[in-house]
Amino acid sequence: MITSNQIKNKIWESKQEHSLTKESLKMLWENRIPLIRIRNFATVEECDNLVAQAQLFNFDYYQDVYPKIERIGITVFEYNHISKAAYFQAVERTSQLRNSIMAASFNPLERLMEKIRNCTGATVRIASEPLYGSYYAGLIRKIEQGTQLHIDYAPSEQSEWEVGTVIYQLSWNLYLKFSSNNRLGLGQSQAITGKTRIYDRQWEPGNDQYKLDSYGYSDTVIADATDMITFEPYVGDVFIFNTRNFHTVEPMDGQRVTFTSAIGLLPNGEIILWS
Ligand SMILES: O=C(O)CCC(=O)C(=O)O
Ligand SMILES: [Fe+2]
Repeated sequence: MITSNQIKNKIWESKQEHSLTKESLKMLWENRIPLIRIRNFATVEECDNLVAQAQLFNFDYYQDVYPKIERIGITVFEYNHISKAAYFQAVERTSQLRNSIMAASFNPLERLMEKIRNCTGATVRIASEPLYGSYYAGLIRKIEQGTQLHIDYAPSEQSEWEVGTVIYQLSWNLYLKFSSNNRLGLGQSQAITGKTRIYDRQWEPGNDQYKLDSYGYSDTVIADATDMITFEPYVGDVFIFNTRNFHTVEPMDGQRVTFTSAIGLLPNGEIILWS
């Protein structure tokens, strides 16, 4: 059997940083590189403004997710167990909230879509469900207590939704705030990190036997991972990675706020975004 590591031109291991180009995006879809970084996607001032606007509203917690993750916006992940109709009922009012926050600061969603359009020439749009309409895209999210080991892959999680027809799935995160509380007495070596770690090990059917709860997986599933990469968020930069790969966020003592959505490639070459 040919493993993904034996695929020609796989350069995951080189740990080299890749900028966003048509070629790097293709390699990321195919899991031949671990990460794309768009430096200076936004200014620190833009990021601060967006967080300030978001903080005028209430962040909700993800349902059934431990450790707690706060966010503004809705996810197919949570509505999976409720109903498709309820998700689409919530799209309009949630989009209005997101739009009002972006209107008073800036619009990272449109900026990202335009960058992908420019480099690929592909149709880049918000995902859309027959009979229901547009998905929601663009969470403002606080992951400060870390995550469990997990994947985000609609073909396995949302098989009954249009996003479940993507052939590859990525996530992009714009780091809006990343700051340690710097408590007195906490030496640098003890500082908690908030780093993101991605394993070169993709979800396969059958892996769900290692599932611990609504989304977390046991470390057993990555025992055969051939490689991993860990990156530290940087305010104003966007990091894009393949979320079919098992990944985890380390906890930190401080603030860690992102603007994020999923990105998928449809069999017809269109690129769709959703949350
Ligand atoms: O916040 C991060 O660095 C990554 C969060 C995550 O799990 C994702 O974007 O899929
Ligand atoms: Fe994730």
